[in-house]
Amino acid sequence: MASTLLNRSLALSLQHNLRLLVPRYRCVSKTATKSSVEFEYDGPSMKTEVPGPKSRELKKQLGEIQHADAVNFFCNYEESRGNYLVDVDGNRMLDVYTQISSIPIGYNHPALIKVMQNPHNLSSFVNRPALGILPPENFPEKLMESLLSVAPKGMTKVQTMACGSCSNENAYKAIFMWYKVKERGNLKPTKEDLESCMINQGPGCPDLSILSFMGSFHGRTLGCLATTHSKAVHKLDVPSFDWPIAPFPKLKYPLHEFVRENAEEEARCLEEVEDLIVKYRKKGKTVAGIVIEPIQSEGGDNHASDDFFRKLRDIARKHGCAFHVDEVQTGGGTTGKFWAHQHWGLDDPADVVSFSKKMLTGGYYYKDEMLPDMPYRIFNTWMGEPSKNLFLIAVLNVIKSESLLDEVKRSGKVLLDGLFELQARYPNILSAARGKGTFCAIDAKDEDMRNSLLAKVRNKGVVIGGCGDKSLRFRPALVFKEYHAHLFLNIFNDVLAEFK
Ligand code: PSZ
Repeated sequence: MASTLLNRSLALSLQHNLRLLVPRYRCVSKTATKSSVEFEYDGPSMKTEVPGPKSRELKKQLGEIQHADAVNFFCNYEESRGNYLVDVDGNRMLDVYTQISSIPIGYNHPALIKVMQNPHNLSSFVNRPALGILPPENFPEKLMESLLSVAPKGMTKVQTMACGSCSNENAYKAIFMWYKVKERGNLKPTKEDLESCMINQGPGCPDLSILSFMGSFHGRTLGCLATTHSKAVHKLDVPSFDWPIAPFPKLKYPLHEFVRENAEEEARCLEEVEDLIVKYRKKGKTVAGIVIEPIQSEGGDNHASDDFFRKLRDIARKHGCAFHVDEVQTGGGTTGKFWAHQHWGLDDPADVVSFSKKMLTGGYYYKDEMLPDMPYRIFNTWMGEPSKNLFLIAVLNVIKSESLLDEVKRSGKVLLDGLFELQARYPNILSAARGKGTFCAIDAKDEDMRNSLLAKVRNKGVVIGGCGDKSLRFRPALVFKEYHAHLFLNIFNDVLAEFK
């Protein structure tokens, strides 16, 4: 099989190094099968370092037009397939980062191409509607087939939006409106309410708040940014709200070895949450909602126990705050369940669950009682993009027909076991391997080492990401198989061996 050939050639080319540095060790699996849809490449193929000359030239060109320093390299999306991202210099890389976790079933998946080629879908691509006022005939039906078919427990309603930030931004607004409407009971807003809100003053603009956690990332729009606390560069120079920020548990890994210490740390953070809720109510900035990621992603792949989240949900209920779970990065199957918060076993569902990335459209699910009280309360021109629902239907069909959630569990186990093995082998370089499904991460010794590992791994044909101060994060597509995990682990092992 071509894949075995590839592994063999990789192994041969690096045999010398390996013999010297890591005798007998390769993670290559000879048994794992490739995708049932054979539309992708057999492995990475590198022609230049990354970024190569063409990427560097294009970056210069783009730099004349906009700020382009963050650009890693330019891509050839026509040639990219499945788990492989091809760049403009002809380098083919195994993509274990997938555009910051946003490609659900790999590049150019035949099922998605088919959606594009279906003439019945043409008008959906050509005519972008203002969904809040002029939706297409098939909109309710397509929402049922796409987003509502995977709605988390208790979530009866869904609002689509364009991106993760505007999903959270509008979800926060929905929470504030819900809170005030509840408070007003049957009364209408007063004249004073209506007039004061026009000049950004109370009582029309109430001093309510959203409680968030240190290390969290919920987006970069003004409201979201007030709940984002992962990097100063996101926030510097931008006015913000005085909203409560609770400590997120700093757990020790592996979690099963530090159960008692971690439970104490979580109890400390939960106590702080309650103290903040009380303190902010006294301050006149009542907490209307609590927002949290199931795994803090940008902040460094920080985990907490199911019990922590269940207790946090209880606290939200006890204090009358909405409980908003931000599944923008964790949603869509990557943790082995469709929604990461399904791991918690909540008996009282969340009030709001926001999504984007792998769901292809942004938006948020919500409970009946969060339905806005008037039209045009939650509204903008596009409010999403209905053709994305068509792609999402195809994605969900592939997830089901190829049992991709089981695949994620299998490849995630290979990935995490491999990371554990590598951290045991290179304890001076790696620590704290952690993950759920393929949503995995590992810490490097420090930031420089992390950045150097990212660059070296990429030059050997694998794209991975960074998060937090010194973590490497893995965000493959759902079509990432055991075979790909082994391929990555081998390459990572080779890079680590060079560090010794
Ligand atoms: O640097 C950035 O702006 C990044 S890097 C990764 C993200 C943003 N993630 C987006 C994100 C997220 O991970 C969570 C948990 N919530 C909200 C967002 C915001 O989504 P977008 O980027 O679509 O606005």
